[in-house]
Parts: sequence; C-alpha cells; structure tokens
Amino acid sequence: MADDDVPFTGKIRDKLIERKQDWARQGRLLTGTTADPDHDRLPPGQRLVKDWPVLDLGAQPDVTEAKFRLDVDGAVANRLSLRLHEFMALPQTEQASDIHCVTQWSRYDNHWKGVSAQALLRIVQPSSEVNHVIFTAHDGYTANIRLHQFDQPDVLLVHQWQGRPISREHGGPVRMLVPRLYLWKSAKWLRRIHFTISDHPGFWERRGYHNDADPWQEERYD
Ligand SMILES: Nc1nc2c(c(=O)[nH]1)N[C@H]1C(S)=C(S)[C@@H](COP(=O)(O)O)O[C@H]1N2
Ligand SMILES: [Mo]
Repeated sequence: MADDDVPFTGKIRDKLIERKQDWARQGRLLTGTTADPDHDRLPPGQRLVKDWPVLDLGAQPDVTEAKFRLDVDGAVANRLSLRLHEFMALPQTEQASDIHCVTQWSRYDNHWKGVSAQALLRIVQPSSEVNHVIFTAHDGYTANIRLHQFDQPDVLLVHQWQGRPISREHGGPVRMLVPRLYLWKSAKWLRRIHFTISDHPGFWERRGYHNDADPWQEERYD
C-alpha cells in the first residue's frame, strides 16, 4: 500500500480490497451501455435492492460526540473546525434521492437530512482557483470529487436517513452523500473536507476506480 494510505493496514480486509482491485483491472460488471437519467431510473448494469448493504474497509470507527470534529480547509476564505453541535446548528436541508453502488446495487427513495454542500460553500467561500474537493474519514478512507460535482443541490453532509440518525455502520454521525455519483465517493465517518487546486485521487481511485464515477455513463473503472 502507498505511504499516504489508510493507517489501519492491520485491520482492513486486504483480501476483499485485492478482489475489488482485480475486478477493476478486468473491467468486471461493465455492460458497455449508458442510460439517460431523464428517462430511466436505474443506471446501466445496476439492480434494485430494498435493504441498504454495508461496505467498508473492515473498520467502523466509533465517532462519539467527544471525538467528532469536522474540518473544512484548503483554499477557502473561511476555514471551519466544527464540533457536532456546531455542525447541527448550520442550516439544515431535507431531501430524497436514489443511491448507486459500483458493486451493482441501487436503492431508491432514501430520505436524508443534513447540511447541503451549497450551504457549506456559501460559508467557506473557496477561492476561484479551486477545482477539487477531497474527503477524509475517521477510518483513513479518502475520496476526491470535482468542485462542480460537489456544487450541486442534492449533495449533502447527512446525519439522518429515513428520519433517524445515520447508524455507525453507514458512517454516522455525519457522512457525505453525492447521490449522482457511485457511492464510493460518499465518504462515511466524515472528518475533513479539503478544497484544492490540484487533484488527489482517493482510496479507490488509486486502485483503478474511475475518477468521475458517473453511474449513467457506467464510469466504474479507469
Ligand atoms: N470512510 C469510509 N467511507 C466509505 C467507505 C469506506 O470504506 N470508508 N466505502 C465506500 C464505498 S466503496 C461504498 S460502496 C460506500 C458504502 O456505503 P454504505 O456502507 O453506507 O452502503 O461507502 C463509501 N464510503
Ligand atoms: Mo463500494
């Protein structure tokens, strides 16, 4: 593993990660088709599930209120370092969206509550040179998206799902939600949001996953 990788190499499920990396190399699960989100609800190669599967690297950090801290930094006018109650005091949004995982499941009608990315952008005000947004999580996981992918009305920092606090296994107390990209971009146990001029590929992006991750274009692998 690379030096800048997750610090939990003892705990993480190396076998599972190797298998997913092999799938990326082989282009597994690719159907070679695209779909149009204006007319179709299920992206190509996906199947609908009713439950919500759990996927992680093998560690599910216990982010208590005392341990919680959300840093928003990088090339911004106003940096933040928020305790949980301060995060909860930010303007809140409720919204429903569908989610799509690269391992081929999609789940419809998820009802979320949290802080919208666009509300956060108004507060921190990234400099005009910023192009990328990097998420870091309490388990060491990272994911990168482009600023224009972050600056969308359905992108949220969520703390509730179906009217209840997000469970620990799904990344509570606060996780990212970028519903129009494959779910690996939505970092669980969110610790830091970093605004940068240059790109920094995340955990799966360094292992062959696509940098942009649009399910409608089936951007599973690089
Ligand atoms: N912190 C963290 N976030 C993460 C991951 C992870 O291992 N650690 N896995 C990603 C992947 S690969 C997927 S598919 C989704 C799964 O989210 P879920 O377990 O809530 O379904 O979380 C993403 N966010
Ligand atoms: Mo995933």
